[in-house]
Amino acid sequence: MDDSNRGATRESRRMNSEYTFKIVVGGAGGVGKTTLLHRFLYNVFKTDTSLTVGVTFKTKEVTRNGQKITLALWDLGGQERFRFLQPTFCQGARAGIIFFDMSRFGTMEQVKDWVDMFRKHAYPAIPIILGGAKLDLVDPEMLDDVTEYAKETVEKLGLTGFVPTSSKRGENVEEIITTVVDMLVAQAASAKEVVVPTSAP
Ligand SMILES: Nc1nc2c(ncn2[C@@H]2O[C@H](COP(=O)(O)OP(=O)(O)OP(=O)(O)O)[C@@H](O)[C@H]2O)c(=O)[nH]1
Ligand SMILES: [Mg+2]
Repeated sequence: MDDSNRGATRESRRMNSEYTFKIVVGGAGGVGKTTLLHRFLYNVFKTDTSLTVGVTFKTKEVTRNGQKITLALWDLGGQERFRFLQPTFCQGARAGIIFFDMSRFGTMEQVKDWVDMFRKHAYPAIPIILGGAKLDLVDPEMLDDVTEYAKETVEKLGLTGFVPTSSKRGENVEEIITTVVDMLVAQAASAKEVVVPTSAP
C-alpha cells in the first residue's frame, strides 16, 4: 500500500467510515478533471486551475443511505508527459471515471488508452464511467451527436455508463460521483453476503 492509500485508510478509521473507496479519474489534458473534482469537493467553479503535474489526491467523506464512506479521489494529470507515471497510481483503485471534453471531440480518442491502463493496473473488471465534461460549451445542435458518440464508446469499450457534466453549471457533478459510490457500495454489500460453505465434518 502506498503512503496516500495508508493516509486514506487512517482517515477512514478516524471518521468511522464503513468503506474507503479509491477512485481514479483520468482523461486527456485540459478536459476538466481537476475542475470537476474541485466543484464536487468545494462547490465552486474554479477557472484558474493549472495543469495537474503527475497526480493529486484528496479525500472526502460522504454519507449514502446512512453509511459513512471515505472517498480517496485520485486526479491523474492528463498531459502525455505524465502518462508513464500513472500506472503506479492506479493500483488499488476500485472504480474509474474517464473524462472527455464534450466540446472537443478529439479528446475521446484518448479514452481507450485510459481504459486499458485502468484495466491493466487496477484490475481487469474495474467499473469505469465515461464522463462528458463542459456540457455548457456544447453547441445545442451538436448535443445529440456527441451523446450518441459517447454511448457508442460506452458500448464498444464495455464501460458502465455515460454521464454528461458541467462544472460551470454544477450539472451532474455530484451525480457522477454518487453513481460510482452507490455501485461500489452495492458491490461491497453483495460480497459480504457471500456465504463461504464450511467443509463437512
Ligand atoms: N466552460 C467550462 N469550462 C470548464 C469546465 N470544466 C473545466 N473547464 C475549464 O477547462 C480548463 C481545464 O480544466 P482542468 O480541470 O484544469 O483540466 P484537467 O483535465 O484537470 O487538465 P490536466 O490536469 O492537464 O489533465 C480550465 O480553464 C477550466 O476552467 C466546464 O464544465 N465548463
Ligand atoms: Mg488537472
